[in-house]
Amino acid sequence: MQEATRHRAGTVALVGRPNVGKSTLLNRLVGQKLSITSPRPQTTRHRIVGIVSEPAAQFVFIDTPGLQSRHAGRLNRALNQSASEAVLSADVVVLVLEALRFGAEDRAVLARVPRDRPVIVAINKVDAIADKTRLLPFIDELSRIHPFAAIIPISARTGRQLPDLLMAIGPRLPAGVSLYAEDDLTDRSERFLAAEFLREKLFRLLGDELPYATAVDVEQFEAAGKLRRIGASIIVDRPAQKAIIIGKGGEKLKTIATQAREDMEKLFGSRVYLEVWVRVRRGWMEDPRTLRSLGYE
Ligand SMILES: Nc1nc2c(ncn2[C@@H]2O[C@H](COP(=O)(O)OP(=O)(O)OP(=O)(O)O)[C@@H](O)[C@H]2O)c(=O)[nH]1
Ligand SMILES: [Mg+2]
Repeated sequence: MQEATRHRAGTVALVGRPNVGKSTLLNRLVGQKLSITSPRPQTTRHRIVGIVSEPAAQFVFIDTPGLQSRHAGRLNRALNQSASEAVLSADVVVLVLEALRFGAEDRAVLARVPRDRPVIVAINKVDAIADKTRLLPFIDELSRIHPFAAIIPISARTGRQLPDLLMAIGPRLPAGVSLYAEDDLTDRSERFLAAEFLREKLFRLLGDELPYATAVDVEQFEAAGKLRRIGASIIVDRPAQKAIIIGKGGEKLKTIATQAREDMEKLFGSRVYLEVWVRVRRGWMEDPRTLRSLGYE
C-alpha cells in the first residue's frame, strides 16, 4: 500500500509551440508509442495522457496540441481550447522548447500558463546542437524571462537527461495516492489509439497541405483474444483529396494502412485486420456534429 503522506501523484501538462517534440517526449517518458508524432507542425489534435508510475510518485503527463493556426476556424478553436484546459488543470507545467530558440510563439504559450503554476523548462533536441556550451547563455537568458522552477536540457529522441526532468517534477507534485492503476499507460482506448496511428501515417506520408484536411473515424472495432478487427474511414473535404490518398492503383492507401496496422499490432500485442476507406465529407472541419463525433468538441 502507498503511504499517502510520502507518495506523490499529479498531472503534468506538456506545453509548447508546434513541433518542439512534446509527443516524442511523452512517448519516451512512458516507454511506449502512445501519442503520434511527425515532422509537420500541429500533428497532435487530442489531449492524451501518458502515465509513469515510480515507487515514490505517479506522473500523469498530458500531451497537448500545440497552438493551432492551420485548420479551419471551428476545428482550430476546439483544439486550442483543449490545450488551454489541460494547462489550467495541471499541477505542474513542462514548457518544451527547441534548443537555442525562444521566440514569440514560445512566449505566447508561456503567457497562457496560470501565474501560480510551477513551470519547468525542458530544452529539447539538444542532440542536434553540436556545441553544447552554447546552451549555457541560452539557459541564462531563459532564467531572466520567468521564475522557472527548473531549466533542463534534454533529448526526447535519445532519452538524455529525462531522469533529471522527472527528478525536478516529482517534488512539485501533490502528496497523495496514485490517480491511475500502476500498470496503466494511458487514459485512451485502443479504439482511439487505432484512429490516431492511422492519422499519423497521413501526416507522415502525404504532402504539406493534405494532412490538415483529414480526420480518421474508427467505425468498427472488435477485440477477440489476440485479434483485433478494425474498420476505419479517412475523412477528407474534397473528392480530389480522396484520389490522392488512394493513389495510383490504391498503392498509397495500402502503404498508409500497412504502416498503421504494424504500429497497432506492436502496441496491442495482437494481430490486427485493418480495413480502411476514404470518405468525402465536405466542410467537416466546420460541422459541429462531425467534430463532436470525432472527439474534437
Ligand atoms: N533531433 C531531435 N528531434 C526531435 C526530438 N524530439 C522530437 N524531435 C522531432 O521533432 C519533430 C516533432 O516532434 P513531435 O513530437 O511530433 O512534436 P510536437 O511538439 O508534439 O508537435 P505538435 O503535436 O505538432 O504540436 C519530429 O520530427 C520529431 O522526430 C529530439 O530530442 N531531437
Ligand atoms: Mg504532438
